Amino acid sequence: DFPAGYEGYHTYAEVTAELQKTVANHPDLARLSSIGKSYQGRDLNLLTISSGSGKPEVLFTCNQHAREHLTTEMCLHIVQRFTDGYGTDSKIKSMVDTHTIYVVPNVNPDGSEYDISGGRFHNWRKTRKPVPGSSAIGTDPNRNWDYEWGCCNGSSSNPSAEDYRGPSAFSEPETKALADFVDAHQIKAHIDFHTYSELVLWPLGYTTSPTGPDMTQAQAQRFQSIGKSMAATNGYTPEQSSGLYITDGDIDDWAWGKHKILSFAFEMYPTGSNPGFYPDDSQIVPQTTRNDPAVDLLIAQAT
Ligand code: 0X9
Ligand code: ZN
Repeated sequence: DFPAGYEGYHTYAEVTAELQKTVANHPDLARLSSIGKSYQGRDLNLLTISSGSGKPEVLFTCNQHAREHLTTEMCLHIVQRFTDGYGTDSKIKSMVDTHTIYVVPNVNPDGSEYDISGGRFHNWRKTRKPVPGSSAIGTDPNRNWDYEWGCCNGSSSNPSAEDYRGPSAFSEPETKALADFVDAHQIKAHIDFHTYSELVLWPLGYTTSPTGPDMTQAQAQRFQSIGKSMAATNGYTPEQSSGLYITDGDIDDWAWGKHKILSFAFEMYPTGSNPGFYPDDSQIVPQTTRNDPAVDLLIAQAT
């Protein structure tokens, strides 16, 4: 469980219960399914919000990184806002009526449950699958995606490293399941939530060049323009993700490179290492609500 001062955060079981409650309260609007199972056998919950078929699809993913618990709350907040708000807020209603919204609150539930095991934090980042031929545990899911995987010194081949890319692309059942889901849908826009640093990031991550074989200048400019507009609403700093540091095998490069999904990574509150990954639960409401206009802006881009 979460330690004292953090009880407002949702454990995996509490997230699942919350999603079940959402479906019970909004049976015509919300559907709960599983896109697959984690290494330890947890269902990878998917909450679909839709009032009809054939609409542009938008995806929100959270908790690739185990200790980034505020992101799970961000996904839950999105679920609550677009379901509870449907009947009372005409802007919410029109966004929902014109889109299908997919939310995956826990991409790495084994990791986040491990991070809070024993009622204390373990500063855990990766998955919990043992690395074959090594005593190390866990792969960085956000280096495990099959686009320019391991290409560019933006990940590690050392199983003990925090940014270990895994023995092969999609070696982790969690990233594979999410990729299979995306492959089977027509998603137009996506945000992958992380903490921390208060940044709006866009591809490419594997190179400092804004353009590449799969990114024209016009496309790069569109990312920059939307990224800056979103950042103007939440006060984050907008930049191409490689401006932070080079990553290869991250979800955003894959989503864009393979599917031309308008895919962003948000690094949420705070800006620095205190409180870093562990802001107390008084920050959940202000820091998730803070991203409402940016989320709306992204949804509006999916046409
Ligand atoms: O390293 C990551 O995966 C993300 N940061 S975190 O501190 N949450 O681990 C950033 C990924 C964004 N991509 C690039 N920086 N290229
Ligand atoms: Zn992260």
